[in-house]
Amino acid sequence: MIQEKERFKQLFLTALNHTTGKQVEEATDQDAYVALSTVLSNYIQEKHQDSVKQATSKQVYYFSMEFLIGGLLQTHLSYLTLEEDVTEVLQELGFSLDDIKACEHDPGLGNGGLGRLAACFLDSFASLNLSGNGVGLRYRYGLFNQRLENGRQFELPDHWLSEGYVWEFRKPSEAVEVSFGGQVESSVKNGKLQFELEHAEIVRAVPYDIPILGYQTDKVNTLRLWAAEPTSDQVLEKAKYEDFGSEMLTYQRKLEALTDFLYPDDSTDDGKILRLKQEYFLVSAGIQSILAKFEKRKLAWSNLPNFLSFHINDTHPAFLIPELMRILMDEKGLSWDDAWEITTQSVSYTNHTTLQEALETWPENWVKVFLPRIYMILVEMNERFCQQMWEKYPGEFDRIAQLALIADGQIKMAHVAIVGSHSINGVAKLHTEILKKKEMRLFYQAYPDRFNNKTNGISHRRWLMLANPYLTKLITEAIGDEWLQSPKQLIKLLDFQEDSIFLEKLQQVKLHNKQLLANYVQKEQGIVINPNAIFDVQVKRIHGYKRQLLNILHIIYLYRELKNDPNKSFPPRVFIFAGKAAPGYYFAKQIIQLIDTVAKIVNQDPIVKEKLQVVFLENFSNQLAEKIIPAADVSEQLSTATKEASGTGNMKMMMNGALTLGTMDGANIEIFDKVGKGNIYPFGLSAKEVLHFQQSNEYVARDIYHTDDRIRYAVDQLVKAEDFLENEGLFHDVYHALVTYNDEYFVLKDFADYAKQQARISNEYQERNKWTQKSLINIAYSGQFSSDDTIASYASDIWDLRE
Ligand code: 26Q
Repeated sequence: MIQEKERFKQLFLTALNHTTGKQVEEATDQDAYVALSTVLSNYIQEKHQDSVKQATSKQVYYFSMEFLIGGLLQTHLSYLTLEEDVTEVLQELGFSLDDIKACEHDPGLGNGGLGRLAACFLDSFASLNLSGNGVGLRYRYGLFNQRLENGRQFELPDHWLSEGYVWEFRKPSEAVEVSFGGQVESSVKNGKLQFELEHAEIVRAVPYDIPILGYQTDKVNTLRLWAAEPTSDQVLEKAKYEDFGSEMLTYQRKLEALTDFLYPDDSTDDGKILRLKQEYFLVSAGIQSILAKFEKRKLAWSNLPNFLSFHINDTHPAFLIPELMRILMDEKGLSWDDAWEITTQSVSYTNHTTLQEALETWPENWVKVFLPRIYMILVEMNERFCQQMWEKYPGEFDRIAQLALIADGQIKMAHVAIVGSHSINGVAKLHTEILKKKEMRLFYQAYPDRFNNKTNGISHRRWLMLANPYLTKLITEAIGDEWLQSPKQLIKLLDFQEDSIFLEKLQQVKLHNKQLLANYVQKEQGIVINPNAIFDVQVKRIHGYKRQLLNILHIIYLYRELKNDPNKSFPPRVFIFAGKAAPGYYFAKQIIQLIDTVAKIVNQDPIVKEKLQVVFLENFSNQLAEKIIPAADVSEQLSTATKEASGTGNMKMMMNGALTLGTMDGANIEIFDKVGKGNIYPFGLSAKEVLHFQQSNEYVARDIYHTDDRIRYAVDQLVKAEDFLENEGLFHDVYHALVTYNDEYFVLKDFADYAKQQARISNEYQERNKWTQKSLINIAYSGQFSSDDTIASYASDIWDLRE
């Protein structure tokens, strides 16, 4: 058994020798990383096989274009309860486990919240002993690596596979073929109309399986990532006619290129045909391999929804619906009606956005050319659906035009997803209400029973137990370790509200985490930050609606205050930012540059730097989040109300004892409802008010600019630049977005209220005991946001999935 120390040592040394050819004396940390992970990986693989054999009940397949699973070494050691022994053995051999862990590459196979949510869900499935598997793509390059030069973002390729990836298992024997293009030929066989695709281009899809462990369970699920390759026939065929030379390599590269990179969340980007192909490649490969396994059980097709559920993470995998229809009809001979029943009963869909520009559509012409049979099925779906709606709403042309799946030459993927599934959920209460009452109102009227809410959650194991070991230890000393299995037990921490010794310890833990982050900042950026300052954190994708601009304008205002009155009573603050801008999103890149410009000025100013510091940490990732979040005192969640579907960073910081400074948007509202108004700093327009101003044109940003001199000062710096002289002219567009183009995101409108709450924070932070009490209350209620709970609700309400 790997659990025995001596046995483990032998396995490690053998693996070291096999993977690197080295003896222990010559081995580097990277070598040790590979050896250690290989030992674990082999062991997990055996557990995986056992677990798969035992799983006979229903299986859920969570289809997602993104999975941000983060590092696995630490997770595996912890979930297998091996950490202590392994640390000791490695020490005996002259290694430090921390140094070895630092060698792990974080697979950045996602953009942000949606991809990380998928990873937290996988963690919860396995830890709850549920059969839930991920289906995704094995991008050769993850989301770009971000570098800043003079505040400008540069994107570098993320070649995460360069050292190999120990946790995956290539399964060439389970490869399938995915077809693109070609012509659909129809014929009549046995009196039935049959469709077949001819002259298609065929791409081979090879699965790579990553076993997903549960916390102290025997369950091991699978994250299956698909990679594109040429079929061996194609390689041979080419080789016959051409030199085994450059042309064939080009051809091979063309096919492999399909899964070369992850598309950034960037609605302005052109040239997205490859993305369309990626989406189909994912669902076609995924569904084919799942159905092949199902067929081996020799059950009737009508039984499928009792054994399989397919969940689509936003509309990105929505071609799953016509693809499943295609296979059931064209390959398995089912009628449209039977196939339709099976499809709608087995598919469910989560919506993650109401931003109009983020709702996916595909040009009909592209789909017609690249997925001709899928196109035919979509057209038929549309016709049947419109016909049904016509019967339900006779004469209502307008309504039906708005509901249609295809209109103005575009295929509306959200409509496809709603019509082709039995459940549509939003990701926080407000978001679901907006879907029902506004964005998807007509669909809600047509299918009220399909809509439901599932507020997002986070893995308390990753975001507390693993990311914050000191807090974990303190909590466990106080309330025992049951909370690891049942996170709602964190509520027991409320008993310690008046325990001054406990509060003191809690403060020490936070200080310690802040010191660790300060060390990192110093190492990375050469900036010495003060761990006794308030760590005020805004880390997430850079986007207009997330309003990093509100934060930085307020910093500009604070800067002036402190310059004017250096002796002002003001508890020191460190503002910490991190996040990537989509490569084509000019405004977001400007915001990064603005933050960097302000940071340079503030940090160098001898008058204010003791009280005010600003850092932008490069290349935000899972790994970096795990360093920053445990150290946060203040969690900035500033989205314009209605715009952030849920947010999950808000939950992660709450769970680590930060207090939320946030709008009444997304899951912030639910955090507010849990902790109560004394333990959170809410501000800004409500969703209702935002909708009102959007519809009424009553909001005039320029008026606010003229009446509030704090705002005018801060906004003027963007162009007049009294203190930021060197960069005159750089931020004209930001200025105009606010003043000339009437501030789409209500930054100026919410400024006063935001500044007021910030001042409240400065005051209340100084009452250290009270602040720590509030922090404790936040931790106590955060168990309600564990993804275990979220997954349990999906399992019972949507998938009918049991242990
Ligand atoms: C679409 C088409 C082409 C290229 C890229 C995309 C694309 C990729 C990623 C569109 C959207 C995304 C990601 C969206 C996302 O992360 N949404 C967030 O989901 C979280 C989990 O539900 C929520 O908490 C956040 O509020 C939401 O913004």
